Amino acid sequence: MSEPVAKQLIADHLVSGEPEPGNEIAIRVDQTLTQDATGTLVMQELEAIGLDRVKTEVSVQYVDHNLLQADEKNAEDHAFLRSACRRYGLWFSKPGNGVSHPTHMKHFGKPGKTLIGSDSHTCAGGSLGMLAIGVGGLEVAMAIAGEPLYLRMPEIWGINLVGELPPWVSAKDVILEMLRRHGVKGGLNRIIEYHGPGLAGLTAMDRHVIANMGAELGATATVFPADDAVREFLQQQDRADDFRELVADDDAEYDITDEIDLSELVPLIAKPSSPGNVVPVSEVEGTPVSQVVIGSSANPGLRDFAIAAAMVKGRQTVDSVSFDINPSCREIFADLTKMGATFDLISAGARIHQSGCMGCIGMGQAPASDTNSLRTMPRNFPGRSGTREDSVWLCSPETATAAALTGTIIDPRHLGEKLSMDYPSLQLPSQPTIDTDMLTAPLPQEEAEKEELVKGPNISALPDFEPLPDRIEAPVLLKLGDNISTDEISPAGARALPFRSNIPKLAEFTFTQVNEDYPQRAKDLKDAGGHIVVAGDNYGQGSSREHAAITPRYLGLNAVIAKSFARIHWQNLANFGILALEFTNDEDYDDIDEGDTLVLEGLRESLPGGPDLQVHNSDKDHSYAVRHRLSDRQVEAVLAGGRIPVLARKQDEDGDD
Ligand code: MIC
Repeated sequence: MSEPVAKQLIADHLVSGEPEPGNEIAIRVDQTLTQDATGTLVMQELEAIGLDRVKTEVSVQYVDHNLLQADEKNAEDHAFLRSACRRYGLWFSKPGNGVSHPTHMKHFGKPGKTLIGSDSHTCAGGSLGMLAIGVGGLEVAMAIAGEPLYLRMPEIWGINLVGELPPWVSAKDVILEMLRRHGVKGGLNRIIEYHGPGLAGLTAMDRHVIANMGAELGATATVFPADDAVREFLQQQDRADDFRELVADDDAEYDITDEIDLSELVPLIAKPSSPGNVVPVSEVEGTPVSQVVIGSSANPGLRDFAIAAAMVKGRQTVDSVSFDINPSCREIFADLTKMGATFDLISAGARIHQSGCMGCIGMGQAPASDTNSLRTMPRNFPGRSGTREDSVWLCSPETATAAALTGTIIDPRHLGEKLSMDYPSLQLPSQPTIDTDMLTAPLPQEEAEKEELVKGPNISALPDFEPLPDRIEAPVLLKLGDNISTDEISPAGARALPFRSNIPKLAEFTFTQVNEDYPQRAKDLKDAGGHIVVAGDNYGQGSSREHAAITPRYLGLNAVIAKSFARIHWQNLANFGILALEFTNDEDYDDIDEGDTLVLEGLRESLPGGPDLQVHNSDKDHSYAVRHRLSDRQVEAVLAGGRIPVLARKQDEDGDD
């Protein structure tokens, strides 16, 4: 009997730890991926670490997020990233080449390898039989410098797929079904592994669609086997030699099991404003729509655009709907063009944008307030689109295109009746375009050593953080509910994103989505001992942006006390010296009010001593039991004020030897 694929991947890369659920393990990292919105900090971290040259097999820097250039900032970040790639030996993917995830899959993804990326959707790489994990930027910087990745060993969740998808239902509906069943916390501390006979009908790109949004379930990773579909994908990419079969036997044992009969799935849609609000499309039919956006890393394949083009061919989208197409990468855009599909889309009224993330992270395409926008994207957290009062729905390209043609949400299976349309059968080119001209290979070491980093005025230095005080006495500046996303902590959007390389400026946007006064109030408290945030379950869900830890820390946040935390954000908090504590009794959350002063004492002794601590509420004169889940390594970092001071100290000690 073979182990699940995920366990085989972990065993092959294990550096330390016992791979039992809940234990901290360390794994070797073969590949890394960074994108511009998080990569600028990663490059600054490499500089702070004093790296000479990358130690991984492959590290690639993509420029796909900050593509609108309303002023000089984004272009200056692009130039900085290019110079850092030249200096440290990374591949550089030029702006316009495409979204990191599908581009990486096409050119670098390899079965059996580990990949980590400073983007939560890095998990999409699991479509090729890789262990691909989204993490904070500092984890990526450390991996580029040759360090292993530390993580808590997750449980392996086997999903047996049976049957075949019916017409008008596609890969997006599979992952929406997972979200419908299990919600945005359902995958916490789990790796999702798909297996079973239903896999035969899913191409590698279909699997990418499913693996990508494993992030929305909170899962550590999603893994598919490397089977014939993967072999075919790599052959088409002219990389047949990179194939290595990696499968589990039918009787492989999973920690948790579930089954999806693909033939029973119906078109699904996530209502505003959580990827977990999933209902059948038929339940919300007739809702008026003002915008439809097709593309992003969550539906990046040629077929996802080609199906939209085939549906609108010879027809007009309605005049009340903006029909936006974001090609996921240049090669797919080229194939669409060669097929004539670009013409069909333009003729039907499509607005074609450059290859990249665009509206997915609110980089343009902000909808009008209180109007419905249907997107094939992974996330619809409040305000992420760039519009505060937004109303974003997530669905398949079929459901999105149906709305562009009718002006309302409609189950695409009803298009036969409404527009006499049958489910189009697609003729995709057997040989996709392969063009690596916008991917620049690393410079040889002798040349790299001579390169200088190009830093425009928008690239600030990383802030220095003080060690954690032994006693925290500070007010609760915010009391938040469940599932607070990092979009609510450090917003995306075209206004904030250009400051991702400038922490003092970005800090001005912190939590403004939930409370506009937060930055100023936090600054007022900074010298008087800082502040604390209290939250419900799954605090920090969503993106990997470590900015959501760094900017509140910069403004004086010492500790977050929550019912539970999302994985990546929890790790980012530890990396930047913020104490993450969980209530032992969830009812204590109800006892705390915004403005209450909380006191934590003797931290330098109690944190290394064990997981249990006491918090005293001096306004109510009540004490609460809380616990941390930090490993000894993380306790050291939190006490030191973050992982960078620990590294700096170690470097000094090494230098003294
Ligand atoms: C996202 O989908 O939220 C992003 C944009 O890709 C982020 C990265 C970021 O915040 O820059 C992610 O998921 O990590």
